[in-house]
Amino acid sequence: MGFSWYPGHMARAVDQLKQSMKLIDVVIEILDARAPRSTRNIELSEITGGKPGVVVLNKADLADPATTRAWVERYLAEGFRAIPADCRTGEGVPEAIAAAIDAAREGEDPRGERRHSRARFRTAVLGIPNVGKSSFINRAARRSRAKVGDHPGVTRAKQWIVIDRDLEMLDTPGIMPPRVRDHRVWTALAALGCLDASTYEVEPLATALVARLDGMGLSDYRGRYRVPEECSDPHEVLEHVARSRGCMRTGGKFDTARAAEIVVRDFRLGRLGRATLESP
Ligand SMILES: Nc1nc2c(ncn2[C@@H]2O[C@H](COP(=O)(O)OP(=O)(O)OP(=O)(O)O)[C@@H](O)[C@H]2O)c(=O)[nH]1
Ligand SMILES: [Mg+2]
Repeated sequence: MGFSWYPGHMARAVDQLKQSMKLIDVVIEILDARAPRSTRNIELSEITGGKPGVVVLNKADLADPATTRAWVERYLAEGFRAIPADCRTGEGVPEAIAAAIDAAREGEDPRGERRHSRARFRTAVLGIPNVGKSSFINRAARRSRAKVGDHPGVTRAKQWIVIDRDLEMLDTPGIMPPRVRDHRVWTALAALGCLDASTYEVEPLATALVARLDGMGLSDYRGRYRVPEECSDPHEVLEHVARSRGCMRTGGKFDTARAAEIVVRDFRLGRLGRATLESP
């Protein structure tokens, strides 16, 4: 049992990636800094095998800075090079590239054979959908080469992009694990916009998100939608959101479905404060 969103293009991407791996010197894995655990597809490490890797905690602009630092330390302690980044501004991208080139050099054949046969290091940028892989590559290339979009499943096929004299990058489609067993992980992925909208319902997602924000003491949303402190039931929270946003159905009932959409959208855009859903 579990939750699944694994369309054909992901299965094809996995096959292609397996074939491309022999060309790759280093892997850059993009995670969402708001939920690094849930946005890590551990099945990807089976494909990449022992390749040297760099972890990028992207969308750090939307995450809690102290928790992001804690995650970086955790990854460093586990032996990964980990770099927070904001691919909207480009912050962290040069550091991530430098770390990738370092890792590639370390992994280089001691006889230097690879460097004789190819001019550039090759890196694959991997991750689940919508975490910012294509945005990272565009920042790295300093121009828009890869298609970017605010929904999952934008990149459909692999694409090589030359970054500079030393580096070439492979953009890949977001790849989900075939099955997600943990409901909390699924909720985090849906809240972050990593899943196709047809795979979840917005109202239960919004109530789960509100409960999660409350559970973590992230109560900025209350001021935004004028939710009284004593209101702790997530369904009632949605009614307050509906009230403050004027979402009414005919007959004077609150349109909580519309309110749920507003909450989820505002969370994704960082309007509910810098909120990280998981600590290390
Ligand atoms: N706030 C913020 N938004 C970002 C950042 N990086 C990417 N985005 C946004 O996230 C959305 C997804 O970006 P993409 O680069 O298309 O993500 P992707 O991982 O290539 O997605 P798929 O190709 O669908 O797997 C876009 O709306 C980007 O503008 C970031 O660091 N901060
Ligand atoms: Mg993409």
